[in-house]
Amino acid sequence: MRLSRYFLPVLKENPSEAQIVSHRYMLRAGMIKQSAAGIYSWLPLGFKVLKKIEGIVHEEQIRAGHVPMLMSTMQPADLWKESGRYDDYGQEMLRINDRHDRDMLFGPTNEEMITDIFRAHVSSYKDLPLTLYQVQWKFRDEIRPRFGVMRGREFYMKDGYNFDLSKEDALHAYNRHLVSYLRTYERMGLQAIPMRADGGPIGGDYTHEFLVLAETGESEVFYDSAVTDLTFGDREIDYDSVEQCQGVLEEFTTKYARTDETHDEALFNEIPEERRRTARGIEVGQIFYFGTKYSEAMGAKVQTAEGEVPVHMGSHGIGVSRLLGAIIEANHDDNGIIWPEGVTPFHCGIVNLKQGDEAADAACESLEKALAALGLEALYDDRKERAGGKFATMDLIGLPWRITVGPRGLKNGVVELTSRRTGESEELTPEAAVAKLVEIYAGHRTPQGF
Ligand code: 5CA
Repeated sequence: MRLSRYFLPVLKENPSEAQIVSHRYMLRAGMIKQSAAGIYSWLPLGFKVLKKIEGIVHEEQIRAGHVPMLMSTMQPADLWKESGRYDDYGQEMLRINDRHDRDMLFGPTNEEMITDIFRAHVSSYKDLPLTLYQVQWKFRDEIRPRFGVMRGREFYMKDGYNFDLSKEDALHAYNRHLVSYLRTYERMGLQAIPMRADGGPIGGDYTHEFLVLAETGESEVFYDSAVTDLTFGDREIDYDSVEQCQGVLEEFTTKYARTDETHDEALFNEIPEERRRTARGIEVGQIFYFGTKYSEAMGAKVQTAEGEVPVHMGSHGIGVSRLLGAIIEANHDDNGIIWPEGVTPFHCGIVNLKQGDEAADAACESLEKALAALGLEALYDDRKERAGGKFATMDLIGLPWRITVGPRGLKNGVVELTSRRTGESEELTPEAAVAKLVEIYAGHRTPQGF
């Protein structure tokens, strides 16, 4: 992509409304534009990262055996009256009347709607187990939307729902989600720690939140520092294996890690003092097992040899749009964002030091083409600007790798490949630079972006 043909409205000044670094950089890098409090349009660069994150979420859900679908954003109030949550949900629910004066709402979550779909089409235990999920916009009329996409009113969420015959099976689904979430966050370059949490309005005693440690996080967390040594890595796992999934859950949840809602000072004090940590975290996901709460209220039952029984359910969410903020909070410096390779909007930037120089222009164009042929997307800064301005833009938007092309280097047959994270540069032939990028990204295959 040529920058001159792209839409990247970067801001020179720090926007005064942004209190935290991720919000500031998302506005400055031209990723989002606020339409109303807590509601944003996603400009091309922000949209590109959003779709990469969504792509990773889909890949890992499908790998775990979960089935993608898409439900409507608008829901009839009647469903929520059946479950009893219509009044409970309070002012966070955006209620709308249609032209026939029917009560509607913009979905804040989808337990009722998915239960309605399930009961309409599934009646036999033979159709279980089943996990359906979607990635869809939600609306919660938060009293204090803030920090940009971190606490929005309109936000993008992956929400998944499992239907099982027994509590035992449903807990396997719970564990499967925990494993798939660990993989998902690690692919995004994040460490998200599962912490014992509180059920809140979704309900249920079994629930874990996934927290990314960050000073600007909204949650206070307490943990044994040994949990930060755990990584899932690239181990293979059989998602159908109850033992394997249970083993991972135990490995990642036995050590003390809790949010302030479930914190237990006495238990915490049993951890050796040098390992006790109090910090702040960003909640990027939550999993719940809530048994038959919705299936009983709404009559979602299956026929078994012993008669009709309500199904055991759980729901599982990932804050897809919030993740952009969380990733930036965990990956930035004073000059801008530093995208992890797994989610970067473009795989590398190309900076032409002398636009209009025949050899430099040709070298940049052929680099872009060579990378594209290998499935790597470059953002080529072809503007007639001074080099300093081009570097500043590249640093701000955070592409992890930059190729700098100038007439002087080309005379010696080389370009410069620079790491955004370390600032280290290397002179290489254009072919070697391309080969190196291919090697770097071999371990970070993300779905093609838009
Ligand atoms: N139905 C369940 C799971 S599918 C559910 O709604 N869970 S939740 O309330 O915990 O939301 C799931 C995730 O969405 C949260 O962990 C958080 O990362 C994200 N999220 C929640 N509220 C907001 C918000 N106002 N802005 C941005 N992201 C949010």
